[in-house]
Amino acid sequence: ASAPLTPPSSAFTPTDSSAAAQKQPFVIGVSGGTASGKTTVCDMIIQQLHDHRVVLVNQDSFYRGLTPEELECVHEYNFDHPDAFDTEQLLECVGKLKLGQPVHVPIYDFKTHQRCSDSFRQVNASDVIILEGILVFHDQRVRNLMNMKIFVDTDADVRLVRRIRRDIVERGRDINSVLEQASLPPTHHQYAKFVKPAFDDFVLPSKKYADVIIPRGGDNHVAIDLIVQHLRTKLGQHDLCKIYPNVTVIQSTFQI
Ligand code: UZR
Ligand code: MG
Repeated sequence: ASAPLTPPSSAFTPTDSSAAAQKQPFVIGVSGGTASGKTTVCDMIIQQLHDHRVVLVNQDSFYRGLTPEELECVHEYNFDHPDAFDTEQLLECVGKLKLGQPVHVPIYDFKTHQRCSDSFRQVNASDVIILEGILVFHDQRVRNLMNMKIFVDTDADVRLVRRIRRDIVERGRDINSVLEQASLPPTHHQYAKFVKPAFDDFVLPSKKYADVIIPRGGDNHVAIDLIVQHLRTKLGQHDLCKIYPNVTVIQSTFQI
C-alpha cells in the first residue's frame, strides 16, 4: 500500500496558481545504465548550482518492497524491469513537486529489499528537480514532466566494474551475490540474466528520448559545465527563484 505523499499539516499551495502554472520548477531527467555515473553527474550539477534550490529525486526510492513470497526467491526477482518500480507513486510525487508542493519520498533499503515503513524523506519546493534512475525515460507520462533529459552513456565494462565495487561497499553484497549464484554458468548470474538484458531491452532504447548524451559520466567536466551554463540561462530567464513567495519557512529546512 502506498503511503501518503503530502505531509498533512504543512501542505504548501502556491499563492497564485496561474503564475505557478506558468513558472513551474525546471525538471531534469537523468538516465543511463546501472553504475553509469548518474548520481555523480547529479551531485556535480547540484554542487555547481549551489546558489539555487535543487532537489534530487531518485527512482530507486520508488522500488516496490518485496513480498515475503518474492523474498523467498529473490534470485528470480528482476529489479531491472520497469514493473519493479511504483511508477504511479513516482508520477504523483514529481507531479506535486512540479506544482510546488512538498512530498514525502519513500526510503528503500537495498539490503533488505524493503521500504522503511515508518520514515520518509521530505522534499520541499525547489527551483530545479532532478529525477534520476535507470528507467526514468521509460514511461511517457514521466518523460512528459521533464524539461530536459540527460542520458549518461558509459561503457558496459566500466559500469560492471563500478557496479561490483559499489554493491560490495555500499549495498551489503559480496562478489557472489552481485553476480548471483556463482556456482551456475555465467549466463545464470544476476548481471547476465537480468541487469544486462534489461539494459538492452528497456534502458538503451530510451536513450533516443535524451536531449543531451554525456559520454563517460562524472569524468566529463566539459559536458557538466555546459549543462550547468544552460541551466543558469534558463533559471535566469524564468526567474524561477522567485516563483514561490511563501516558501521561506520551507527553505530553511531544505535538504538534498
Ligand atoms: P543504480 N538493485 C539491487 O541491487 N537491489 C535492490 O534491492 C534493488 C535494486 C539494483 C538493480 C538495478 N538490480 O540494476 C540497480 N539488480 O539497483 C539500479 N539486480 O540502481 O541506477 O543506482 O545502479
Ligand atoms: Mg545511483
